[in-house]
Amino acid sequence: MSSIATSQSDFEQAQKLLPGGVNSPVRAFKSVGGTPRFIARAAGSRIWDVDGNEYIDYVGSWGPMILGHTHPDVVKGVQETAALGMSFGAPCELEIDLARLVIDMVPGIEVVRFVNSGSEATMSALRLARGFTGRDKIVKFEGGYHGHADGLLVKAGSGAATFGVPDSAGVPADYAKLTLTAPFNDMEAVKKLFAENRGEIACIIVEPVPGNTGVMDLYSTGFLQGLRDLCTEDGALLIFDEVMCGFRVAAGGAQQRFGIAPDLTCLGKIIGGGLPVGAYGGREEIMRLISPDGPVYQAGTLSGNPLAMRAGLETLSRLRDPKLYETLEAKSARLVEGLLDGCKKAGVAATANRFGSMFTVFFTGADACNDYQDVCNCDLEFFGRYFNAMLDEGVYLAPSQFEASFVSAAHSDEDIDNTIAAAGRALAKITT
Ligand code: KE4
Repeated sequence: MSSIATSQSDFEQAQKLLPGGVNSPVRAFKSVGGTPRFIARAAGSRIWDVDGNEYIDYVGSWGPMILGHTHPDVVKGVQETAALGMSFGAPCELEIDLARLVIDMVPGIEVVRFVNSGSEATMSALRLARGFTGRDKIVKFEGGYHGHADGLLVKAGSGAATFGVPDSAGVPADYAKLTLTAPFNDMEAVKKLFAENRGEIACIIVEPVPGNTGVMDLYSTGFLQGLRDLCTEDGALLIFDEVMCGFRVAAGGAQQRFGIAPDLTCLGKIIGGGLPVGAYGGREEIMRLISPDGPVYQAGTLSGNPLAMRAGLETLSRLRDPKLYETLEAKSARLVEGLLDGCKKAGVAATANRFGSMFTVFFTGADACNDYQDVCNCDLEFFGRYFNAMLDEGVYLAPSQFEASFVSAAHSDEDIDNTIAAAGRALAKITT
């Protein structure tokens, strides 16, 4: 194994200064063990750590880097814009340009508001849903992750309790009670929640292609359409959290791929091309309630700043080419097939879920993983060993069985071949 001495000393330093040595928990490798790599630079499909080790990168900053790292047009656009000013705290034309592009690309968005992260987008969309419906309760799904707003760090109450309980210290129990939860793909459980809380539910928030339980399929099961019908009938709003799958599974996101229109959409990651941008948008009659048009308050110092807007524009405008998604589909399908084939050859029980260029390989004897509990039953210890063995082979996957990995437009056929070969070596190492 090549040296990671500098990452190790960096991590020691960082832990003295930052909680867990990181600015976002999953980066600390807690669920897979080992030392997080401190990254020095990236280009295309590659990242290099501070010890000079090179990796084929399938995290891509957790989704944003769909074009690959340091795309020349994105870098040039950011450099040009930075020279004219990073942020004005006043309107700029780039906000109009990106808003027009997002509205044009995402079927369910007629009016949009930019914020600075996915968490800000979902937090704001929930407040808007409550303001629009006059109702307080919300429904989310076990394992669904929508950022760290208080009302979303909630898990199912125990036993018969239908109300939620905090899933993090610091979340008030009384606030968590307003969040109801159900398992993915369990329409009866959702209908029961609506029957028991008739007229009190403001919205359902769901990742139309979940990526935070590993990738899940809610479409072919009819579950997504079921949620749409239930919300329409009850008067609750359907919020698609497309922070991860937006612009990823299709140029217009899951709602375009599946032809199911939410009332509100949350966006992040790809929309900023690697810079901090989130957004929420939807039907005009709902969005007009947002301040200063209406009574639902939401604000942000750096929202719509020119630098982030330009990075988003240079990224999204390159996603208008249908060939890009065809190529991503072909490469991603070949990769996942090759990884599963390697598991079979090594006698390792595995299955996978994939939509476009987001995928998860699950180490389980089950035929499929359809909800959060299925993933909890996977061999999480084996996943940790596989992750670290792949790292030693120069392949950087998402450091958790409960995450998605991503293929970018910069991943070459050779990268795919090399990754499949690396997985064969990694499995040989950890199964003998
Ligand atoms: P941010 O606040 O991290 O920009 O977005 C929160 C969020 C909202 N909705 C969905 C569907 C998301 O996947 C996310 C963030 N995703 C995680 C990856 N599971 C980001 C990685 C991290 O937390 O460091």
